Amino acid sequence: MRKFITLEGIEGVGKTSNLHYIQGLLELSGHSCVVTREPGGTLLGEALRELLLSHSDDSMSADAELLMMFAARAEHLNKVIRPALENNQTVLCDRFTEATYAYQGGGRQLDVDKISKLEVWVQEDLRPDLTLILDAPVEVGRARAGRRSEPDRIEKEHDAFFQRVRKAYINLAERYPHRICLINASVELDAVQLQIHKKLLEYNILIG
Ligand code: T5A
Repeated sequence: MRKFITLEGIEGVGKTSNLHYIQGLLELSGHSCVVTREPGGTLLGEALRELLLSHSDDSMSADAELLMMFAARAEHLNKVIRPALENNQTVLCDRFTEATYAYQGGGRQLDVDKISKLEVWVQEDLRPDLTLILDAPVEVGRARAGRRSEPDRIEKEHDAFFQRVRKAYINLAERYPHRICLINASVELDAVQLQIHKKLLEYNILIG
């Protein structure tokens, strides 16, 4: 009963806060879980993450950023995601390709065809079974993330960038409702988790 589940959303909406809650629900329902993240999840991927999110380099070209996301993803798929799925394990991933459509496609306004070609090249026909997008206004995410740490290279972007990212996520959920859904993340954490629980049942990820 392995599944590939991804969690998405703009900065600070609560992905990290909900990851272990989801893992707990999955394990109670009999899934053996591998929890991972993008960019990252492998030695090379974590090194690329460091470069991508580095506080100091704000001159990286959008194409270089896109290609590094997919280089990290190719490694992640080969070394972690595909082996786990082949081993009948459920993969729970903090961000995946929908983040590329949202950030590089929406935020950076790169040609979506380029992303789609890389997606097919790197993933072939593998897509997540379910993507939960935690959705909240940009100012809510900013306020929550701001309480925590110094902004990284991407977090330093202006509000219009994150408005485009959010809109791109909403468009993805409208386009692929059979595998992508929005969760209202503006509300209190337990109300967010109630929605997540319901979606996991609705998409037949949990038993009972
Ligand atoms: N990226 C990634 C791309 O550009 N393209 C790609 O293809 C990929 C894969 C990765 C960055 O890389 C970019 C996107 C990102 O910029 P990341 O590690 O995913 O970065 O980090 P962030 O999105 O920056 O994640 P954050 O840790 O900032 O945000 P989270 O995980 O969404 O938020 P979380 O859980 O840490 O919560 C933030 C604060 O809010 C509180 C929490 O307690 C915490 O203090 N909180 C709530 N408060 C009130 N009510 C709720 N419902 C709350 N939920 C959480």
